[in-house]
Amino acid sequence: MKRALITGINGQDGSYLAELLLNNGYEVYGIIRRSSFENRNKLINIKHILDKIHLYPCSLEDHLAIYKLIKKIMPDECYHLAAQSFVNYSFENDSMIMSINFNSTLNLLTSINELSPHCRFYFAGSSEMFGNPDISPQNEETRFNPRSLYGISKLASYYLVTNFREKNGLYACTGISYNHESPRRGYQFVTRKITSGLAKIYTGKMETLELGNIDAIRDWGYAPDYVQAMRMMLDNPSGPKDYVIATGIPHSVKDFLETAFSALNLNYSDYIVINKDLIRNSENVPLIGNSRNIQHDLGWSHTKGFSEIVEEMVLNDLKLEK
Ligand code: G4F
Repeated sequence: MKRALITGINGQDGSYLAELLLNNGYEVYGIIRRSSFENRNKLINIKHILDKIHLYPCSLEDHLAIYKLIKKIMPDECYHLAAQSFVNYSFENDSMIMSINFNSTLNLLTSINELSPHCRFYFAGSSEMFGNPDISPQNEETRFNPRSLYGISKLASYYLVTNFREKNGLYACTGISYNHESPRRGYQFVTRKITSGLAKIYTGKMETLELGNIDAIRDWGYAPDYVQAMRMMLDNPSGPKDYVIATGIPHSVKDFLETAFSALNLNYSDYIVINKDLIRNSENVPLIGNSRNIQHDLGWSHTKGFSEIVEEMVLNDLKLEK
């Protein structure tokens, strides 16, 4: 039985990936923050599979702890999804982000390299590595130009992964994922903020919703499709390779609002208040991905369209609110 280790297993992607791997006969191990282990609310996405997975509370910044864990588990595959993942364009408020996001990747790769070099390694990269790109859509050849500490930290990890692949011969690769959503999305991201806010408005618990730039464009896909791509990338017949994972279809936050509110026969403009403090500066060229390479090489494609994703999220939040 193959052993897979997932960091951030209790997050949106980690939980879908754990389900996928369990269904494929894997023994699944997860690393989570100690605080999440102690707070059962943080395990909500994996509560239905808790008896099927092995959870280890551990700080990814603690090299010795990671080393010991890799020695104990000896994974065949490692999916490094955990990160401080909320994108803040202010460089003042994120002093910990580089340390958490970079050292976690370094600790995992050095331990795997020494103890379990056959282990295949997936790193969750991000479209934020392109930041303010020269062109849109972006592909694997596009120049990186991160504009947030989050993007810079992801890019630093990307180069680590590339180095361990090229210099040490590890099967290690980065998926450059664009935004991907689902009913398990964190509440701080705009899609969930809208659908959970809408559910509160619809049930009379809230009157208005404050947002930033609603003309911002994103490439929104469906999270379960993106974890399929991760799995496929660790099974690439031509060896470890980095890929852009995206739908290639642009939508604005306004499109999201329109689709969500009209699903409940409401007009979003009656409920939205623009808060200038929530507007980000560096969003000139849209982050839209060209995923032709992963489609061609691995046969991956997205399965769920924009409206279906929005409606699934709206109905889920309405159910939770009622
Ligand atoms: O939902 P968001 O906060 O996601 P963002 O910044 O694009 O990042 C997400 O996707 C990246 C790519 O996969 C990941 F790397 C990252 O970890 C995360 O998962 O913002 C989406 C858009 C932005 O253009 C933002 O300016 O929505 C706009 N927006 C407008 N009003 C808002 C708001 N975003 C948030 N979070 N809150 C608002 O009130």
